[in-house]
Parts: sequence; C-alpha cells; structure tokens
Amino acid sequence: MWAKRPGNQYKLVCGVAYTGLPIATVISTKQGVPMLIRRKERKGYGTKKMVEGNFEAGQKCLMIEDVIVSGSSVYETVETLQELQLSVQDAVVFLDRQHGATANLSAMGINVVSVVTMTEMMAILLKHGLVDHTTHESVLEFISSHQDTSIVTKEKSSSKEGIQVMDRKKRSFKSRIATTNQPLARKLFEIMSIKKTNLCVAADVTTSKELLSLTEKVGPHICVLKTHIDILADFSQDTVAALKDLAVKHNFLIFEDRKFGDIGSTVASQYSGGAYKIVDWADLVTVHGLPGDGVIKGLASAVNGRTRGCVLVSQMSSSGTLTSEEYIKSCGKMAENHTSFVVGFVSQSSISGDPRFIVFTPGVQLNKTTDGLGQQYVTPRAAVFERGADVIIVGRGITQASDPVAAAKKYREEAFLAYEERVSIQ
Ligand code: 5BU
Repeated sequence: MWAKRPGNQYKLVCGVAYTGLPIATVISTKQGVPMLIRRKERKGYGTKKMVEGNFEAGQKCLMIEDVIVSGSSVYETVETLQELQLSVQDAVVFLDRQHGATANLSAMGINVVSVVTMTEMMAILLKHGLVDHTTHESVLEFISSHQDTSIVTKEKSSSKEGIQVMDRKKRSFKSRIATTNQPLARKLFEIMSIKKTNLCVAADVTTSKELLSLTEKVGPHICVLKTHIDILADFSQDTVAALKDLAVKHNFLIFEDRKFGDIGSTVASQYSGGAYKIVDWADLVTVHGLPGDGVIKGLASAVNGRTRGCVLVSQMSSSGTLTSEEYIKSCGKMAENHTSFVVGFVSQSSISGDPRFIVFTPGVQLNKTTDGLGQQYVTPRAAVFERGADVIIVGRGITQASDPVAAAKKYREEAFLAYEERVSIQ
C-alpha cells in the first residue's frame, strides 16, 4: 500500500476506523511517519478531542483504508481532518469494490489509489481456479449495475452525528429504525423486521365485504395494506373501523393511495373532510410532488396530533409517465425538507440512499409484464434486489389469483429473500 501511495512528502498518515487503523499503524512504524487517529465517536470525557496525535495546521496527511464502497468513511475522516486545517488530498486503499467511491471522492477533491480493484481480484481468483466462470461473471455484472453510491456531507445532512451515510440499500430494516424520528417510518421498520415481510397488498376490490375478507386472509403476510377507498361501491365509516381492527390484529399499516395533488388548503380539506375522513383512519397517504411542498404542509396541518405520514410519488410504474429525472430529484429534496411527515417514496428506482426513507415499488407481478392499460410489471426480486425497493406493492397478482393467500405467501417470500440477499452482500 505504501508503494502505491499517490504522492510524496507526507508528514502524517491517518487510518480510517477501524480496519484502516492497524494498517496505518504498521505503515507509520515501518516508514517512520507519525500517525493520527480520528475517533468514530467523540469522547464524552477527558479532552473530548476527535483527533488524537501531534500535528500542525497545513501538514500533509495520507489516508489509509482497507476497502472502499461509497467512500463515505474516508470522506467522514477527511472532513474532520480538514476542519483542523490539515492538508488531505490523497488516500490509498487496499481493495476498491468499484461502487463509485473513486468518482465520489474525486468529486470531493480526494485522489484515491487502490492496490487492487474488485475486477482485478476476480481475475486473479479465476486464474487460480478459486472461483468459477459463473461467479466471476455475476460479480462483474453486479459491479456494473451498482454504481449509484453517493456521499452525504455534513452540510447536506441534519442527522444526529452530522453525517448521514447514504447506505439505505445495504442496511437492515431493524438498523434503520434508529436513523429516523418519524414515528410511522420507525413503526414500519419494526413491523418488517418482526414479521419478516416487506409485502404491501394493493386491495383494489370494490365492496367492503371483499375488502375485509381479503384483508383478514392476507393480514398475517403483509406489512402494509394499500387502499383506493373511493373505488368501494359501499363505503362507510364501519368499513374503515373494521379495517383498523384488522390492522391492530395483524400488525400492519393502512396506506390510502389518494395521491393528493392540489394546493395545501384544498388537500387539507380533502384529507380531513368529506365522506371518507381519510386522516381519521389511514396511517399513510400518497402525495404528488407537483404542487410543491405546500401540499405536504397542507396535509400536515390537518393531522392534529394523530400519528400520520405521507409517501411522495416520485416516479410512476406506468409507461409514458412524465416523472423525469429532474422531477425525481426535486421530490428527493422535498422529502429531505419535511422528514417529520414524509416517510418515503413511491418509486421505480433507488431514488435515495438515505436510510430514513422507505421506498415503495408498485408494478410488481410474477406472471405478466403489462396489463394492457399502461401498467408495467417487474418481478419481486427485480424490484427489491435490482431497483432497490424496500416494500413491494402487489395488487392483481394477489387479488386476482385463484388462491390469494398462497399468492401473498409467494410474493412475501420472494421479496423478503431478495431483501435479505441485498443486505447481506452490498
Ligand atoms: P397492480 O394490480 O399490482 O397493478 O396494482 C398496483 C397498485 O399500485 C394499484 O393500486 C395502483 O393504483 C398503484 N400504483 C401503481 O401501480 N403505480 C404507481 O406508480 C403508483 C401506484 Br404511484
């Protein structure tokens, strides 16, 4: 690693906690270059210093790290050292997993050199017969389809430690509970990890009887039940009262896919008033970002102490959707500005790496690719593993199956397995 260092005249080396520390220690003693340690957590006693070691402002420091994925850990450390007026522009790492870290760090002014890249490592393993061709190819394919990591800097983040690492897809639902204060996001993470399901059923049926009977049957397999309450021919408040009882019995959230899309004052009335009184019974509702954040403020103004949240529709599943890249990005920003009410997104791609936000993906079915009316389907695995969905939304794949319970079990199993696989390897 020392031989690969990108420059010269380093007055200091600094290992990135934790595995970078012993490597930096060896380099420091062998090369006679003093070493710094940057704490992961600020000490609550003593000197309260974040960085230990002797240094002077302006000294050139080389960063040492074992493996980089997004580059976030390296950047966190560099940020602290730069605040202390140290000059840090170079890093040497052992293995570059090739998920965008070198580009991410380069955008932050940090030059990274690795001893070996994942592609090189795989070539070596293949040459020595330690992996087969199929594994080799699937790793290379995985690398090329996972270039979407990013780094969030202190200024961009408002999390407790000042740094929110953009690692949504690789974290377990359980570990993401601590990343958010939004009560329904926390509750949903908890339900998903306890019940071991990330399936949301879209209960698009037209009578209360069908709705309640379907919900009773699929209740044990879902984390969320999604409704379009205005397609019920016989809606009454009794229907939603019964639905709420089932939500308690089977531990799931109720999600009314109302897609609010008007000015704040109008949506506040639509949310709390009319025949449906959605705010009284729906934990979550969908919202279009189109009106700007007044729509979120309007809804939040009607909550009146209830525990409620919204999900921003940032990208639709239908063909010809007008949700452009620019629009998707703007929805992401809107969510960041309203984290007490926005639980996440409805999206077809990994819109955000922020672990606080839950990504729901509709347009999931095993046996079809379209419905003839613009809907486009992918499999549960493609939605979760490839596109980065946390929750899959399945309607007709379950409601119109000859055995909806068996179908629910199958979608549940596939989606959760894909999630477990995603978390284990990324
Ligand atoms: P399906 O039967 O699995 O196609 O039902 C999908 C459900 O998700 C249905 O209730 C739609 O209204 C909802 N949906 C969608 O399909 N695509 C989107 O982009 C959004 C919602 Br937003």
